[in-house]
Amino acid sequence: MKKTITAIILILIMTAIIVLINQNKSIAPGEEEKNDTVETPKSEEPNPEETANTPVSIHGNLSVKGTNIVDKNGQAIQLKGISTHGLQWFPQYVNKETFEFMRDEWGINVVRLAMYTDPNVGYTKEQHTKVKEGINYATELGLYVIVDWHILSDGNPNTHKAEAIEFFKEITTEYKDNENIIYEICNEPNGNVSWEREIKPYAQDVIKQIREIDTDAIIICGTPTWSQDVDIVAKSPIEGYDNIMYALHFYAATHTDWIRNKAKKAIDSGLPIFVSEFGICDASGNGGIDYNQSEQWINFLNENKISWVMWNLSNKQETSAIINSNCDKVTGWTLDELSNAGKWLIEALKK
Ligand code: IDC
Repeated sequence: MKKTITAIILILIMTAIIVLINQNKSIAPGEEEKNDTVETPKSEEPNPEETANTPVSIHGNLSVKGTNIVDKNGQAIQLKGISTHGLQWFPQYVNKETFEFMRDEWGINVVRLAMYTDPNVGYTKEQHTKVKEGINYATELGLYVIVDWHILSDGNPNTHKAEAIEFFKEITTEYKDNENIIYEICNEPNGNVSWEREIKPYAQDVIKQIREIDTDAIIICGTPTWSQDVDIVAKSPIEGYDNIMYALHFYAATHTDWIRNKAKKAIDSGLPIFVSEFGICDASGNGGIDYNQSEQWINFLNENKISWVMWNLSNKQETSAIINSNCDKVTGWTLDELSNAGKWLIEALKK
């Protein structure tokens, strides 16, 4: 019995000594104590430093209330940013450093990814991958992102409706849980197409597909005459869904008071408008800048808290491109490397 008690006491004393030695174990300079229970962050997880205080971390899920976009706290928010040029022509600007610079230095909170849908001007299914790259960079950086089904020369949205439905099924399946995604389902219907006959039925079918998978993201619907006739749409908007907005596009040197009046009419009748594309030059994307009209437009948009996205992020030799054509940089531009449109944009973002 006595022996057993002595043995237990000895074991206890030895255990205590081992614990004390371990606690005081010193770590050699430069050597880190290894702790097997701490997991190293997975590389695909966004770096917390990158996502702190980003537009999306602050504002979260967006929705449409009245004619405005509101954030997760119900506060009205205006999205402001830039659209890519056709992704098939200027893919080099879809990268993280480009978006990050524009977010941090200029204060954009949204980018638009313009995927032209006409095979005759370069649409291929491979472009979907480029769109996804863009969505992923925007997501890592906490930026909102507009996925733009950029019909243009294919003026009737029904021409490629089957492809549109397939495309949005693919994108919604992958990104339905994203807080930052916005779908623009037909850039600019044009030609012999009307709201009632062609565009609205197209929109109803594509929206139905999107809502089967993504139940709440904002959807921007194109409007007749290159997305100008919001007043016509206001008389007969799409019913049965939340968070639907309508595109108003203008080029300030071509579209002046008469388009602003259409916009006023639409807002007065409660239609939520999104300026998902505009330029300060003429409608060709080229020609002179009309600074006076541009000023009137930007004031109108800001007064009405209408979100806006400028055309275009490229160095193409045309007035609407924001980077000088002799500059090949895709990030870190100095003021001298920006075109007049680019200089105007960074000032407009400060207002
Ligand atoms: C323009 C580009 C130009 C290109 C042309 C045809 O700036 O480089 O050659 O498209 O693809 C729009 C369209 C937009 C146009 C822009 C300027 O949505 O694709 O880009 N614009 O014409 N609607 C009104 C003007």
